[in-house]
Amino acid sequence: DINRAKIINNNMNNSRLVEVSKYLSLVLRHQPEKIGIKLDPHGWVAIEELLKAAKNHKFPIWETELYTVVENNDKKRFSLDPSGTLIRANQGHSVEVDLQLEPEIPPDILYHGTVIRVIDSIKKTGLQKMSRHYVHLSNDITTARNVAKRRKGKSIVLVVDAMGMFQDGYNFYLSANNVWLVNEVPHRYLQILDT
Ligand code: HQG
Repeated sequence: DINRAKIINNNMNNSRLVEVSKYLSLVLRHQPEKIGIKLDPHGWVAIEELLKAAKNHKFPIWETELYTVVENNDKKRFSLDPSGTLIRANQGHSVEVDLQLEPEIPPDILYHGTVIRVIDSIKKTGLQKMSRHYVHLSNDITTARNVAKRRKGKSIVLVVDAMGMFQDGYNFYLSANNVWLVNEVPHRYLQILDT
């Protein structure tokens, strides 16, 4: 089916891809109850159930469109289970899920893109996970800049002393789509990137 998705991909334009991806993010990360589906404890839902529910709630998605989004979504936001019958979001949930990620050794340095107006608050409390389950960190500056651009205001990139944190006992997790996750980043591990 993934192969079929690759073929049909030519027929799915980018705006439709984004639209379906946003819809899947909403129901697989934040509001499954909105369309009456239930995620299992690890965040999975049967594709068949999801497509039926979406259709019943006036957002029909072709099965091939779903495979195309899983394959081609810019950030690989979704995964299928090995059987290919279940789907889940790789990260970014606000609903309670256990993604069963194992702690991993982080690179020396990670990055976090944000906006200048929240810097005073970050100085006081460090980086907090806010409405997500973790603070999200990037491997590279470009990704951090793009994350920052989603928000209103002047962007700023913070450099995180990930290895220092790791050595001090903080757990780091790596999502299936290469986002580094951590519970918090105290201010002492942060520096503003010189640009
Ligand atoms: C900020 C997207 C004040 C933090 C992206 C961020 C990413 C504080 C915002 C992923 C704070 C939370 C995550 C503090 C943190 N005081 N503000 N103490 N601590 N903040 O969206 O990292 O498209 O929850 O800097 O690409 O921006 O969803 O986190 O600006 O990978 O797949 O609070 O979301 O991916 O915002 O983005 P978010 P984020 P998806």
